[in-house]
Amino acid sequence: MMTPALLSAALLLLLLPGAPAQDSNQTPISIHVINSVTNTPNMTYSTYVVFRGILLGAMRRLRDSGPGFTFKYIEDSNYGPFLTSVNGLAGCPTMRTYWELLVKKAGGRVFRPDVGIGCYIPMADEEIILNFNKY
Ligand code: B12
Ligand SMILES: *[C@@H]1O[C@H](CO)[C@@H](O)[C@H](O)[C@H]1NC(C)=O
Repeated sequence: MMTPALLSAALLLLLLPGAPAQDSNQTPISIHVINSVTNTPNMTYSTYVVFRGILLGAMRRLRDSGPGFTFKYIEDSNYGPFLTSVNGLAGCPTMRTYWELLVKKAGGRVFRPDVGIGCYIPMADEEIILNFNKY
């Protein structure tokens, strides 16, 4: 025979998968700002995306949560948001500099996504690297 406490615990377990669990909807990621052109200190920030949320959403959340991370982007008519500036430093076509998007997987492998900040969907524990670079 189940006690009322056990019974309600069992009921809760049954209900959990459908319940809107706040924590399971948050995928933690970190955002690293690095500079391959000039000697500038690396910056690291922690934030999260919601389930299947885009990187741009996490960047907005990080900006609005106040650790000093800022960015700007322009809307490209074909490909969507193009990241133009991070923490006050802007890419410059005449100097051939831009903000490159790199991702380091939990295993350590670094890759260069074939989409921008408006399309990339980060996975749990990925390191997003915004790398000021030359082309
Ligand atoms: C040259 C180029 C660049 C140059 C553009 C600057 C320059 N002045 O040359 C640089 C090196 C900056 C660049 C960067 C990136 N690029 Co690029 N790029 C190209 C390329 C080879 C040619 C674009 C071009 O000149 N078109 C001709 C001109 C006349 O047309 P346009 O509309 O004016 O072109 C502009 C846009 O294409 C824009 N642009 C270029 N890349 C990207 C990427 C994104 C996400 C956006 C929104 C806009 C954009 O810059 C061009 C010049 O102003 C295309 C592939 C191709 N063959 O089309 C990829 C391409 C557009 N890039 C791509 C990607 C993924 C990126 C990056 C996200 C790569 C990364 N991981 O860092 C970054 C952008 C990061 C950011 N800051 O937001 C993808 C976009 C696919 C998608 N659906 O998102 C493409 C299609 C290549 C691919 N992998 O398949 N890119
Ligand atoms: C900054 O990050 C890059 C890439 O992750 C790394 O190679 C470099 O050693 C870092 N620099 C410092 C000062 O930590």
